[in-house]
Amino acid sequence: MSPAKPHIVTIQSHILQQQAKFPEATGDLSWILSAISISAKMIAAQVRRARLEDVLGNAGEHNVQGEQQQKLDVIANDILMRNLGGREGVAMVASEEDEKPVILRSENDGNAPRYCVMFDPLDGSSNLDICGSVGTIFSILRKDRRSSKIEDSLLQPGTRQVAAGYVMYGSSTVMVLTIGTGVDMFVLDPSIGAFIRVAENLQIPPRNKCYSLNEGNRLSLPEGYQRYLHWAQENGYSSRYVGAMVADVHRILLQGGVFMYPPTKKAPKGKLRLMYEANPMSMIVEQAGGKALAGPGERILDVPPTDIHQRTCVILGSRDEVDLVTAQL
Ligand code: FBP
Repeated sequence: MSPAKPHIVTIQSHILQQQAKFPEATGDLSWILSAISISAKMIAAQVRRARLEDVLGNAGEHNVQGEQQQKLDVIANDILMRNLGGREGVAMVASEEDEKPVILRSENDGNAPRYCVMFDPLDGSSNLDICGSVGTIFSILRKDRRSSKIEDSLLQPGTRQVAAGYVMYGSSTVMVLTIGTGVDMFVLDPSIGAFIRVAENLQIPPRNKCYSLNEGNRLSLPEGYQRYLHWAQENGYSSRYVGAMVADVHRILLQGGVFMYPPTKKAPKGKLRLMYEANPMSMIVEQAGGKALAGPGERILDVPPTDIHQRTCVILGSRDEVDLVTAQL
């Protein structure tokens, strides 16, 4: 008789299993995570049909970063805003696509919304036209009751995140999540429309001779990074770069290696955004046993935020590989 197949764990049952471990839990966080997983399914459907529905190309507007907005950036943003907007536990949301955070609820409304959610609705959207992998990245913080100005609740260091994750819309739709107790991975089964848990407590391999950065910027990188690239190429390293942070970090989560977006002449403070790109990815990487730095000895999760759209340099991945980069800086 064939061995019994392991029972299926959907993301909903996984979230409720985790919630049961915290007797004081109110369920608000679980509701927020379910809003993100339903949004992921809706965005996945849009991305998969993009060419058929003519929702590729730019929306004709620029976002707060001065970047050309893709039609799907706007669609994904609306989907997340709508679904998170329906969750009582969400006080405020902030998105890469919107200059200002959106305050949804406050104490004056008679309830006590406890969480803030920040997200990049469609990371790597410049990959859409070539059907390359794109993603959604999210970070969840507790509303900081000490802040007089409700917006200031968002400006908490990455160490204060209660949950973080990403969804990758690639050959499969994959969701990777942490609530601070390890990293778990789910894959969307389109035949039943549910995210199924496929891995628990993921650990990044400590070593893998593979680096990931835009080498087109090589000559505008600080000397230390050029020195590292020279050393790596002399020592048999391979290079992989999709140009969508979600896809590049996902590869490193599973296979090891190091991902970097260093300072460049064009972006001397780095290109990636601290609050809804670097912080959530750093929580995932650290929870999986890796390392995430903004520079030698500078842990990304400790960077004090001053603006919700501030940028940071990023070196993250396998512990030993990150150390080998900073050794050259
Ligand atoms: P957005 O697409 O959300 O603006 O993200 C920025 C991003 O596309 C990252 O996903 C990626 O790692 C990086 O920029 C690629 O930058 P570059 O094209 O300069 O290599």
